[in-house]
This record gives sequence, structure tokens and C-alpha cells, in this order.
Amino acid sequence: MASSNIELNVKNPTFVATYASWVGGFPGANGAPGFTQDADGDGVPNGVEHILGTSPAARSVGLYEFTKLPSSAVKFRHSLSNSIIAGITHSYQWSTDLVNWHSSGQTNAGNTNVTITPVTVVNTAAPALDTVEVTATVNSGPNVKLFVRLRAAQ
Ligand SMILES: [Ca+2]
Repeated sequence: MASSNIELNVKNPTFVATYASWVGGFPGANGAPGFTQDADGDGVPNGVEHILGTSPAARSVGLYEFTKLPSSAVKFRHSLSNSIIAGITHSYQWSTDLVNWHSSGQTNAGNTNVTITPVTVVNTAAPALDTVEVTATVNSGPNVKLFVRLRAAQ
């Protein structure tokens, strides 16, 4: 009697195609699985957790290592997933009042202009996470408070 073997090589068994299947992989996030919800209450919305490559069901640090630079600039770091689902994007925004948010290079009504520049400082491959260092530079405007955020969109 003859027999044969079939070898199945599954290279990426954790592949997920949609946000719903990704968040569904974290049972602890079932209570608040929405893209803009914050299932673990750490202040990082689930969609941003996806960008960062962190769990939406366990507290994570989000943005870190905020540093004021000698010039009119601030820098910070964050992890970045190498497995971001198609259709989900991220961007950076700045504000002086936490109400009106602007993209890099825009000038607000008070004549403040800010450039936001991300640089990948640790470049890995999935499932490992990259590290991105983001510098926000105030190019012009009066002395104001500066807020910077990472946004996720789908
Ligand atoms: Ca969260």
C-alpha cells in the first residue's frame, strides 16, 4: 500500500485582512472593539494601537521619549507596525489649542507654522515593530503651546 505526504508550509498564519479580524484577535477588546474606541483605557484608540502594533486589550505606552530641543522643536518616538492592514493609514497633526488641528507645513490663524518630520530609526520586518522618531518644528509664529498627535484613519 502506498502513501503520500503533503507538506503545507504556512508562512504567515497570523495574517489578517480586515480591522475587524485584527481586533477580533484580542478577546479583551470585545467590550469596545471600534476603531476610535479605547478598549484598554490607556488613552490610545484601538485604531492607533493597530498602527503602533500594540494590543488594544493591554495598556501600552503610545508615544514616548518627548524631548524639547534647543531650537523651537520637540521630538518623540513611537513603535510602528510592519503589518498595517490595507486601507488603514496614519498621519501626524499639530495644534496650539487642542481644538484646531493642522497637518505638517500648515499655518494656523495665529500665524504659527509647524513642520512634522518622521524618521524610521529602527527598521525591522514583521512581526517585529519599527521605531519612528518624529520631530515637530515651529517655523514661525508667537510663543505658544504646541500639541502633536498621531492619527489613524480607515
Ligand atoms: Ca488603547
